[in-house]
Amino acid sequence: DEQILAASQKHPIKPLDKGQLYKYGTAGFRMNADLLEGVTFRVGLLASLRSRKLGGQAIGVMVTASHNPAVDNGVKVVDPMGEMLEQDWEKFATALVNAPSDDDLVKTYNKLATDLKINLNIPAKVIYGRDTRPSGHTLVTALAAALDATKTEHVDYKLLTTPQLHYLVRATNSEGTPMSYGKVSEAGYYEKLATAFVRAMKGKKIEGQLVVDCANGVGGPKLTEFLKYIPKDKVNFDVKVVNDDVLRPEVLNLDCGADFVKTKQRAPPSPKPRPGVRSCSLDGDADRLMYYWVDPETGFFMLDGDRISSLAASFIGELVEAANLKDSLRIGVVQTAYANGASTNYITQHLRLPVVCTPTGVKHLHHVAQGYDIGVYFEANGHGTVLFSNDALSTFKNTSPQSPAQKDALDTLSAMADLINQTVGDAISDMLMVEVILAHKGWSLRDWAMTYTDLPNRLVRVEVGNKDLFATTDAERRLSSPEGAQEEIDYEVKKYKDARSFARASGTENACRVYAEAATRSEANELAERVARIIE
Ligand code: 16G
Ligand code: ZN
Repeated sequence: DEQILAASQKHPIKPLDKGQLYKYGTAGFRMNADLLEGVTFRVGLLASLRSRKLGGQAIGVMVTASHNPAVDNGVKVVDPMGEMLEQDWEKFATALVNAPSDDDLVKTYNKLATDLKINLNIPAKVIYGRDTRPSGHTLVTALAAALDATKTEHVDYKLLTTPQLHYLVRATNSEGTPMSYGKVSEAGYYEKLATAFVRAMKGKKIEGQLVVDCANGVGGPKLTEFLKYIPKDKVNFDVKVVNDDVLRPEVLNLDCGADFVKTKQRAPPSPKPRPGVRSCSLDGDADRLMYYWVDPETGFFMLDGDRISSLAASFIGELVEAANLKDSLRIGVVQTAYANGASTNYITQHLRLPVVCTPTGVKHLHHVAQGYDIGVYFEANGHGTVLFSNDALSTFKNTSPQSPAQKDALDTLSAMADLINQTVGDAISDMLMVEVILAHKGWSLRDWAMTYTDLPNRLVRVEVGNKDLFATTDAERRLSSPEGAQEEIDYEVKKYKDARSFARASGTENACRVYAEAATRSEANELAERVARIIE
């Protein structure tokens, strides 16, 4: 107790304005970095408790604010299999961080240990990494102080993408077991991906150059490092890494990156886009991915998370069929309400795969995707992955093929399962997946874009007095309060053809978001504005 008290005094918590509380939200704690030193110290205490609660398994802590401006930072906790912190524990994190004094902090810590029946004398382990934000140094120092004060073994992996930390957590906890996820090192991550990439490519040729915008974040140096692991004689992958300046912190996510591309619906202005060139953008911690090209005739065209999801579902569906496993493996696709209706139609009607809608936030999608043998999930913003169950993995391995085509499909499926990050959405791994699929199908981005036509849509942010008044049901597609609001929305939606609209409180900002889609662009705009007026 003395040690925690003394250490906490060196990393004090800053009180927030007028009775506001810190909250462990969809992305952990995320805000201006100046507020985060004490927060990160306290998250260290939580991670240590969590490790002891789970018998000393390694817990991860990632310090990043993803696509936010460079002055922000954030801290979030990763569970032993590389998943997001169990939801029940978010409130314990919130309780620790909001303890008003150092004394109260120690009391809260001890009370949690008692209530949760945690033995504080057993070993604990925490591993951590950070993105390129300069504030990361101070924050991991505070984190390490909490881990020392609680006698928690810890490993500092320094600069990492978020998905790399998730990989390392799972690799650490599965080391030496039959379910080993890979070598416990950053190099192990690259080796696993490179080997799987070569296996999945099966000698297919990748057309032309791929330009990768790294948002001037940690993805830049990590992608460059990864590329060294690809054997040139096996796969000729011509990648041009751009926006990879991590020495000037102020350019992080500035006019580039996946979030810029998705929200501004255009290519990063720099470097000047070359017409027709296949391009993609990662976000600041490399867990989101957007593909796009600038067409000499029709202009900018973006392939977002919905497109990546339907591409993955289509390819994997075909492989499962070719492997003769259609009747033994259940494939499902998980989306949120933001998924374009045209993508949902394409997946259900053309690919004939089931689609489930969940509330926004990776943890919800991930959880539902785990219910399938092969669960494909992506948010429209480009975060997502494909999960393979243990059953699926052993089926790929143990099925004896009756034909060369079946063997081919089984091999490719098994390579895809190694290539695709099983812990969380991973922009580098997802990018390799897309490249494999395009090479197999012999598709350009234009061919990919032709699979269906998006419904025109519009997203607006609405300032509201108190966003907490807005509650939703039906995976955020309907408002349950304020009373009467949903009826008014329904009334407006009915006036348009092929229209859909919903409003929800943002989980990351003090505002509401309204989404609308309709048969034409002007109708989608008009509907969005009408619904915005209802909830204003
Ligand atoms: C967070 C979520 C992201 C979601 C976004 C929505 C995680 C790791 N991140 O960034 O998945 O799309 O919030 O933000 O879950 P909003 O609630 O402000 O619309
Ligand atoms: Zn991110």
